[in-house]
Amino acid sequence: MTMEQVTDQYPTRLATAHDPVQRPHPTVWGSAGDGPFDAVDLQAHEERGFSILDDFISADEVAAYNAELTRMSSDPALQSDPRLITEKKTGEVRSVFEVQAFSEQLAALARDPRLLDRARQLLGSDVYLHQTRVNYMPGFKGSGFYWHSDFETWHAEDGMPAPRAVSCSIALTDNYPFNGGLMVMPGSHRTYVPSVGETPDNNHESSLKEQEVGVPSQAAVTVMAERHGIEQFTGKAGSALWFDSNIMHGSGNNITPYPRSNVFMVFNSVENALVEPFAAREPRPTYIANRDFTPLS
Ligand code: 6CS
Ligand code: FE
Repeated sequence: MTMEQVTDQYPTRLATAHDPVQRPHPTVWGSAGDGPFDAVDLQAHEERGFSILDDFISADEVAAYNAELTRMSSDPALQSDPRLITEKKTGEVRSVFEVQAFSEQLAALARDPRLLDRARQLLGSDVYLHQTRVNYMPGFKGSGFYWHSDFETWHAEDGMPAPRAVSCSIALTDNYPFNGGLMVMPGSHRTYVPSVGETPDNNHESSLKEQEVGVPSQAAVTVMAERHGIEQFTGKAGSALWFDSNIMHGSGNNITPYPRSNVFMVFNSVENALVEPFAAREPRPTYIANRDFTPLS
């Protein structure tokens, strides 16, 4: 599929402000018979743009994945790898991308039926991994993520045509209201908020530390917060948050002693494969935006 064949229904990063776009695409593409979510679950996901599953993985799995996180963050070979992102201020490990390249266990998790069946049901097709990452959000020094829509970035910088992608964020530590828990605006996924400003080359070298380009204006955040409210994902380690690629979300800094670590697996429909970026000169590296669209099995 080339740019000519893909009309840009989600204009973004223009020189001047563009009105918000009402999403022409559905949120849920599959149906109740296709997987573990029942009709009530799917209706709620369509309306709210996210679903919370308690006890999604076991305590043993949580312990095993945390050991992987510790191993990766202290692996000497990873310290100079571009997939390891450090905190701007303190140099602490902030994120590791493409975790399946460093951990067999996390690679297997991406193929686990508990994830694959749900991703396929929500996206109504076979799926592949668009992106995986671990956010460490360390105690005392973890900095947050300003309000944003993932899809705005994936559309502008990775060439994702439509918001037919879903993130599964699994808590590997207890997510409290006070240690940087993810905030979402329920229902905001149905409005696409174009952002203003050209994308700098290699924007990801700074945006993964602190995103400045591609974030909504304070006026837009205010309107969205008034209209949708703000809810916070809290839950014990092992719980999961499934959220739509276009939901407005963000998290605050973590000044408590309690880390808020989670692993994200982002699934994209094989029918929504990346094309050329819609608002950047070069596509981002494949460790941030995978370009092997082979369906996961
Ligand atoms: O640019 C990205 O792909 C990443 N940035 C944020 C703030 N969330 C989604 C993703 O991890
Ligand atoms: Fe995000």
